[in-house]
Amino acid sequence: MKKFYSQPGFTLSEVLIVVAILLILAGALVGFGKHLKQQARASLCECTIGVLIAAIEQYHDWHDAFPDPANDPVMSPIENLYAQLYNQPRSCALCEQIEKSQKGDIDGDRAFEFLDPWGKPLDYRYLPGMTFPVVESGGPDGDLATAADNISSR
Ligand SMILES: [Ca+2]
Ligand SMILES: [Ca+2]
Repeated sequence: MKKFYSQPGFTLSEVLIVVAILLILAGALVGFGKHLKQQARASLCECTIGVLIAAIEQYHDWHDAFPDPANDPVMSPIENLYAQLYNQPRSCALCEQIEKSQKGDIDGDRAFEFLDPWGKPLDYRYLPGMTFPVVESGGPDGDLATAADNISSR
């Protein structure tokens, strides 16, 4: 007569179910981590833009005019903003509070730009008739034309 012994341990299907559950949990954790990272970047971007607006106000108090986006026609508007804010001591002091990672010369023309946390230069606009200039990031997609994820001073 044959004897059947029940062996201690797990069946293959039990192990597969546990592995599947662990994979689902790991996927959820990775997704949550990405979400947190995007939120942290958005907060950093809002912070940088907030400091820039304060620096622009300081500049305006001193010069009775806003920084001109076309001050030096060779430079981009954000490079012009950078140069003008750093030329005024009080706005310069504020700009020094902006994280180093949010400043750089990504086009290599030796004129610095303020950057967003996704590594793209911020946009700076001030046209006649505007009551206050606008500083804007294209957001996670890096595209100013898609406004839904943009982060703006407006
Ligand atoms: Ca540059
Ligand atoms: Ca966008």
